[in-house]
Amino acid sequence: MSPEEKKLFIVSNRLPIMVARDGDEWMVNASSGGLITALAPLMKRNHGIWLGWPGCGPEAPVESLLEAHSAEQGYELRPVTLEEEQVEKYYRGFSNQTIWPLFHDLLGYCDFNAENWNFYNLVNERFAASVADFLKPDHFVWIHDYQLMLVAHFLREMGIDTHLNFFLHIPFPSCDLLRRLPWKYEIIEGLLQYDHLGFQTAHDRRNFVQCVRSLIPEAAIKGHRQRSEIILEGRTVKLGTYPISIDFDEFNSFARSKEVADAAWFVHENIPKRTLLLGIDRLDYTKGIPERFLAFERALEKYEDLRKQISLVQIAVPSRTKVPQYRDLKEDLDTLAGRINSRYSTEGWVPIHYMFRELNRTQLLGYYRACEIAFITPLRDGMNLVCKEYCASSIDNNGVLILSEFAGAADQMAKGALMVNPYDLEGTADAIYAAFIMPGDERQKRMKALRAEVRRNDVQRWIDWFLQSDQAG
Ligand code: ADQ
Repeated sequence: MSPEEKKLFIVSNRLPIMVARDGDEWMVNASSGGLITALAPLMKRNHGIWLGWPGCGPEAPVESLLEAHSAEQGYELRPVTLEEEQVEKYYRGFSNQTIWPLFHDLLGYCDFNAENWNFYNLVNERFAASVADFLKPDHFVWIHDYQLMLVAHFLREMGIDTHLNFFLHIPFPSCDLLRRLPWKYEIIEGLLQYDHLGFQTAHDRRNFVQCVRSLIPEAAIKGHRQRSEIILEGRTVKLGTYPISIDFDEFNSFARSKEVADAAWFVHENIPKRTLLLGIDRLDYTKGIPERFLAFERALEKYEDLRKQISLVQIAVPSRTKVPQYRDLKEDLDTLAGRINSRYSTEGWVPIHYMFRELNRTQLLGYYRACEIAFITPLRDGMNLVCKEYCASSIDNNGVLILSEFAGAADQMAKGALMVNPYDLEGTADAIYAAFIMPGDERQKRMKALRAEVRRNDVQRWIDWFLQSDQAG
């Protein structure tokens, strides 16, 4: 039976919906996001199961709420409810203050806390128990991301030998970095309990292989260009590279709509007669927003003809606001933007416009269409979907993409984008100027190449690659 013929059983930290209290009533709100948009049609077609945290504790009448919602969606939603202490220590603690910074090469942000590690184990075991409750022989189990690296380990402990698939959405660190983690053996050995591991880039997959080579010398490693295999204790684990993407056609056609054209017009109407440089991110220290502001300041310092001609529009959606480092970042950005704006603003021109808010789809595409340059400079990123969304929305082929070489997307986008090292303020400032003065025919050539790349390797291709590689011998 091919994976497509099986029932898809997706497991992720969060469900594609959130259950929240509104006064006395409980509500189910749909979440959005690339993974949900990509997987929902497939889930509907084969009536799959999606298991995850619904965003609430055990006090909510979650089973009945989800039952009604599942019937509407055409696939089953199954909750793993978590107590506040579990959310604090497993999710905000170990997942977001240990694994997230470590895997993004930001060792200085890591908190190595044994209690958080214990909770990470406990919650992974709970997820495994829930998987076991619903698991049937015709399921294709696909577990997602860094919050759930130990689910396979706990399923194996329960004696379950089902074929298990995993995809890591964030980077995998070098061995030198992973070695700092007190629980490195548990993480590597836990991941090796899956049968098929997917990474965003070949670099991530190679890092994983190096870690196995160094920490588990008895493992045999077979390398192929696109895939590797690790053989340990009679089991074979397949490793593959599957760069995630977006629904190109959806962005491409919605970007042509009148409502998006109006939203784009509104952006330029508010900031008239300027070239607009756009940053859009979750508010996260891995996204390199302070460095981006500093590089922009350096460009204004170095290239006087940019002054009054260009503005940076930064829109950051607040995330993980209960983690202290994320709160500090917001304050740092306020100070930095205030300083740069007070240094350069003149009558009728403000260098940095920034907002902390979530945009709806029309507004998001409005910004993509209105801004002549996308300025996407994460310090490290698993993939980065914003740069792909920008290209898919650049329907007149006129946008310029400035992209960090440390985004996973760099592998695919380097030919058309201006690539920068976000730590190199000088080089990044030069790239801003190069984008500003780039002739129309070069913009067109580069953007056409970028759009062709995103169109060819869209999210459906990502799903197909993963499912078909799982089947391949
Ligand atoms: P993220 O770190 O969330 O994802 P990214 O891939 O850029 O990063 O996705 C962000 C999404 O949020 C995009 O779809 C974007 O449109 C949306 N978004 C950002 N700011 C917004 C705003 N202000 N208003 C509305 N929408 C906004 C993780 C990894 C990435 C990897 C993805 C998918 O960190 O590296 O690409 O998963 O695997």
